[in-house]
Amino acid sequence: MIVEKLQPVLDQVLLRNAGEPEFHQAVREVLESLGPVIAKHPDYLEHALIERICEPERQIIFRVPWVDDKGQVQINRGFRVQFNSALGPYKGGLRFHPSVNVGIIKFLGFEQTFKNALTGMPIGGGKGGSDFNPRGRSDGEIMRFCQSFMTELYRHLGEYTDVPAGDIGVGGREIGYMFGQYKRLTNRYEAGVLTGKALFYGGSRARTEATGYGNTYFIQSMLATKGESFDGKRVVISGSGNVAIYSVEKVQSFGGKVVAMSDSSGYVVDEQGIDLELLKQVKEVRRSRISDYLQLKGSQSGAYFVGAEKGSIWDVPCDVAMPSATQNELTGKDARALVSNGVIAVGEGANMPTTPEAIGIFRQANVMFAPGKAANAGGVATSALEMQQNASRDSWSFEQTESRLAEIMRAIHDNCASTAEEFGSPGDYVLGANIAGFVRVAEAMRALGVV
Ligand code: NDP
Ligand code: 2IT
Repeated sequence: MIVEKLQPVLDQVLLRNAGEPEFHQAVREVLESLGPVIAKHPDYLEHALIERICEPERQIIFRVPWVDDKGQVQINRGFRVQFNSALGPYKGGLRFHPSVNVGIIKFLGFEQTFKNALTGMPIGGGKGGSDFNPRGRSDGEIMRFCQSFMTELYRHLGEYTDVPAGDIGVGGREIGYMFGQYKRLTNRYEAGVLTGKALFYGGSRARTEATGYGNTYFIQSMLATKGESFDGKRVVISGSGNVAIYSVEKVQSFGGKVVAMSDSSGYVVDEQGIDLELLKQVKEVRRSRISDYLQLKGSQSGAYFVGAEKGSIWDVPCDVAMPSATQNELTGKDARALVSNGVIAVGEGANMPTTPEAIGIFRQANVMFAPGKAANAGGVATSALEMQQNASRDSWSFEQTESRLAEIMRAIHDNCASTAEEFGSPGDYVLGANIAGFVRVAEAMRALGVV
């Protein structure tokens, strides 16, 4: 429920951003959490502060023409939504996926603003990407697309202005091509303009691992509040990309057993526990589909594949669920299946993967629930550590970087938990994350005046 005083703010957002359901969903969830903070501090209603938080500072949409391997000209659309710079330069990933549109980029930029605030680091919020589909494209096509994309985007970026990174469909290879083109266009070796770079040209150790590791650390802290741990737990992780792979790695190191993973074609179940080396071989070396895991594992292994049209990965019984693919992938039906199979904790590796109905079901069943803007903040936090290393022309060890990440995740967990308690809903990490993130952004915006 949204408090009466914020209803007009939401109404205005719905009206001005017609046809953008994901953006509506993200704004509604945050505004619904703000009731208790508005009751305590009605001054947050002044100077249209909340209206300004819901309106991106700048939205850039551009044409991306490129030539495919057959010599055909292809046209895609590029986006960058610079959402909020009260706390620092705009910061957030680039997504290359055919589903990308301005509403999706806006929801991601809005979430990113609060996520980045929760990290405690000096980064504002932004997000970008393209409806380009990298699936099946050659390395040459990926490079030409990235170069054309950056040929327009570069004028809006800068280490003090806007610092993109990866997201769905954008990893180390794409960041490399984009950095190369940025460097060429600007004639500057401005390492801090992009994060997620490879180690040999200014990247940070542990950035590749950071989102998956971070979500696992967050869930570990959440489990610990109930005297629980990952040890011996059955875990299901959706997706099989960057976030999912490094969640598997960390969960296993904490003694958990990951029994299922997926991609958009379906899911694999391996009751022996996912073999991490095979997984990396399939996804990182071959850039192949999760179903190919079975080929490497062998037909005698007992592992099996279920097509996406035949069922949901969330039907696989588990103690801990880590949705790490995409928005709204875990529905009310999935939540009911998870609850009836005895799930005790859910941590969002992806951005907004759980529908509002599903969150309601978890809340009612007392399932511990870690929202993405808190639980997956380890990626962007480590991006901020990469910016720090670039600014000081330094390079930290893996241990040092990972221990900073672990510390940051613990701090985010504790901040969300104590904020939820302070505002009368102990254990409600959604409320805690939304209020704690909001307050940091709002205080900075107030100090900076009406801009
Ligand atoms: P990757 O591109 O590495 O992997 C994405 C995975 O999700 C793939 O397995 C992909 O399957 C699956 N997926 C994507 N879209 C869909 C869809 N529409 N339906 C079903 N499955 C889908 O991306 P990341 O691992 O980097 O990102 C995963 C999620 O984590 C995203 O929500 C992203 O916003 C979020 N995130 C990422 C961070 C990072 O640092 N990379 C940081 C914080 C959050 P397929 O190959 O079949 O498309
Ligand atoms: O959603 C996210 O936080 C990311 N895709 C990572 C952003 C970043 O700037 O590292």
